[in-house]
Amino acid sequence: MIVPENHPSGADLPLDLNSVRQRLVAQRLGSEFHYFAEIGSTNTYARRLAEHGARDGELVIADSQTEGRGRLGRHWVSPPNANLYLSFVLRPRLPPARAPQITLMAAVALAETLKFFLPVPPSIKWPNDIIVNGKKLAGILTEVSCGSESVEFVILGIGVNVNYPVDLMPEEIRQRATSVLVERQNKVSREDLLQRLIQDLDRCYGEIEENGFAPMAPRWEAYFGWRGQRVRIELLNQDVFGIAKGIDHDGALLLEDEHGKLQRVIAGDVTPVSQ
Ligand code: BTX
Repeated sequence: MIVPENHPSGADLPLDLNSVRQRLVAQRLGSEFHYFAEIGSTNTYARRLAEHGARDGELVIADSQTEGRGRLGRHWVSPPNANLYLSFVLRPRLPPARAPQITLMAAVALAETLKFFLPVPPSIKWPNDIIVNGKKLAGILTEVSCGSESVEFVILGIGVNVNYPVDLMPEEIRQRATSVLVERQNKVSREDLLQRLIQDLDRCYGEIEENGFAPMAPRWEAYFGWRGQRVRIELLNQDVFGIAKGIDHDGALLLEDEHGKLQRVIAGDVTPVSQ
């Protein structure tokens, strides 16, 4: 596919979703597209759709977000026409305890997609970031609504920096963020990346529903950048240190503390620290 030349603002043209729809080969994801040139947050909109009965696999996608969200109320920088901002409504047949596996599955699918477009393989930063050369290229925001026995719906939100040059990144992320463009020194078609991402997610989603996360865990581990490294976990009111050992079957991070005991960490921000 020919990538359009920059238009005068320096940004790409809006997404051509017809070309994605025509080529898409997926069982469930992307059954319906809800496209916006600009939106507050695709996750917020997808949640509203889910509350009004949207089906498994419906996709909200935007060319820019004014209130893109990360975890813990953090902001996701979402400029127009350069990147991908998307949220799926999922209705997985999973018990609530297995809902965190959706984030892990999405990280595997995203890493597998990005590997195809990047000169170096990406790594997964537990639980929800894709890192390349030490910088954040993509993030996942999963929001779950549960009944007592089952998952009612999951909103799986993904932001990927695609054709995003460093000089257009705001100061707050410039040192810590990267994009496919930055890593490979040329543009890629956002449509090609999107099509592949939906297909990889569709395949991985089917796999965990069918077989659980265990068969996928080695693929997650292969992308996990910090196995064996000393890391710091920022919890809400304290920092915890230890050696990252991998993940548990339910997605918890396994951390070996200074007494050699394995601790399970369910949520938090991880950063490597020097030994
Ligand atoms: P997070 O909380 O792990 O990461 C947020 C942090 O990442 C910010 O505090 C900032 O330091 C940094 N950051 C912000 N914007 C970018 C960016 N464009 N590139 C790299 N680093 C950045 C990660 O949360 C999950 C983000 C999910 C975003 C998607 S976009 C589609 C969907 N809709 C929505 O509102 N959120 C999700």
